[in-house]
Amino acid sequence: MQENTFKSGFVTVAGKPNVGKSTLINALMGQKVVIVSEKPQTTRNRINCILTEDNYQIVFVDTPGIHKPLRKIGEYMLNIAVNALRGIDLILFVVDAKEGIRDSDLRAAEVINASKVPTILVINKIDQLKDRGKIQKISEELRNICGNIFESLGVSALTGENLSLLKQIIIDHLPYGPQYYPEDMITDKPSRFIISELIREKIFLLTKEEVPHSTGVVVEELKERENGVLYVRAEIYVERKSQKPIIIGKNGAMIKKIGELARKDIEELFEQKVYLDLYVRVKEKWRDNESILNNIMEYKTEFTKER
Ligand SMILES: Nc1nc2c(ncn2[C@@H]2O[C@H](COP(=O)(O)OP(=O)(O)O)[C@@H](O)[C@H]2O)c(=O)[nH]1
Ligand SMILES: [Mg+2]
Repeated sequence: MQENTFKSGFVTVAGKPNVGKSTLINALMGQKVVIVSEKPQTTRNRINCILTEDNYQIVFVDTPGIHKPLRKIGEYMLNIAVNALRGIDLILFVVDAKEGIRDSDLRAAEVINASKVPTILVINKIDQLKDRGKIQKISEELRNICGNIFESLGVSALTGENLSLLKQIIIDHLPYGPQYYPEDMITDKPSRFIISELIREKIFLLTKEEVPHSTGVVVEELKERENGVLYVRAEIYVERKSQKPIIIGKNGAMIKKIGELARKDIEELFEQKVYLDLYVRVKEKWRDNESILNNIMEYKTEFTKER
């Protein structure tokens, strides 16, 4: 590594829920690292995703959306989102091109403006736009509120349109600096966190309304067996007794489906055969319970940039 030509930095991806922040990170990373769903508030933690090339290292910081909190878990998530705007090098402010600007985007804009961090406005989902003139309008309106936006562009995290341009703009604006993480590291979270997220993603995919949001997943056991199979035992928390049969499904069909889909993703990520054992447990009001929240949400970030 040559110190004088190597660029590095922390790039927080911010915006309201469901605009495509996690999808964008996976697309820029070139692989699936963080989970995605069509439902808002899927991402609950700060997750650093690390992209290392010969002459740069970008640490993308995925965050929960900036939103109005209704519960303790919501406050927790908002805190994470707002704190992730500190001590970083760049912000990608993501908005949804099709939806246009809503009040919730304006709230996000205020928080981002207050951070004073140089910001690139990323107008996502342009694959859904009929009138591309809308990109310019969104850009002008948000630049009026957010003085720290120095660049804006329309992209599609889904089709990949304009993503190499976005990556180039990011690299151009990164400072020269050290390689913060080893080059083979793609996230700062432990394996059991990533596994619990992949399980949670399937619950978001397969269940509806309050059920996915009421669910928490904890990996209780993770070990490699002698035959090379990775054994995973995980507990799925639900808030109400009535939610347990929904997760289990008729004759266990739902939990089987969750397990099958999650196992495939885990096997792909770890390049290893996986045996996944899932249990469902009722933990009343866990989303308002501070000690459970601390347990389930606190996967400590190992590295932060010191300032
Ligand atoms: N059409 C379209 N959909 C997208 C795009 N990016 C993300 N999505 C979808 O938007 C939804 C929310 O994505 P997600 O990444 O979880 O949003 P987040 O809450 O901001 O992290 C998912 O259904 C994605 O498939 C895009 O560029 N185009
Ligand atoms: Mg997300």
